[in-house]
Amino acid sequence: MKKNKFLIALLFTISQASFAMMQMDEKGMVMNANPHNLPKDCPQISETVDLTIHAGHKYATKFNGKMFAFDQQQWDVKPCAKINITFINDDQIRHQFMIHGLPGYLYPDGMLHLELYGEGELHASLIMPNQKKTYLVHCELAQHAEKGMKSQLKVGGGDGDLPSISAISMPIKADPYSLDLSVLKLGGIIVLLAFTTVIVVGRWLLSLYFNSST
Ligand SMILES: [Cu+2]
Repeated sequence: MKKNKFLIALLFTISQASFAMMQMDEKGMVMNANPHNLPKDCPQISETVDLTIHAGHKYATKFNGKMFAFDQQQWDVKPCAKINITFINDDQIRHQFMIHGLPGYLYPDGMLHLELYGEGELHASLIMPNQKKTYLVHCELAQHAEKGMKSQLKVGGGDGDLPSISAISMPIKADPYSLDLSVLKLGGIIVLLAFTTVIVVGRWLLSLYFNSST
């Protein structure tokens, strides 16, 4: 009996702990916000940065072929900075703000995740580790990152640019929109050969016909 009570108490504590990492209502969700716990390598918070980040279709119109974007493609903060994020979705559809690559002992799956199911606003804080690194920020809904909703958060200047950040870096593999002229050349040669064959065979058949009739 005592064992059962202990198990129930343990499960209750675990569920409360996981619930504390996630806030959810009818408008959106915040998962793994961390306003208080310092990363192991940070003696203290170096600076507090208030970032307002917009997501929406209108921020992508300046990029050819893109459909969605954040209003900025890059942010830069100091190592051990505390970032207070205000995430605003200007569209009527779902968008996410996800940061990957954070230390797993503070952020389960190394991730901070904000999501709005439509137009609205969310708030969350996090504290960055004490190392120069470039973090991927994107919306993970199907095709949203590919269509432009992908940015980078640099800590201490970062450790390089990530690929396919609009107006910052080239994709690893570009979309194959270019015309393959080699196909056209091969096609042209085939058409020319066929045309020549028809003329030569036609003339031969005509000469046979006229020779036989005289
Ligand atoms: Cu999105």
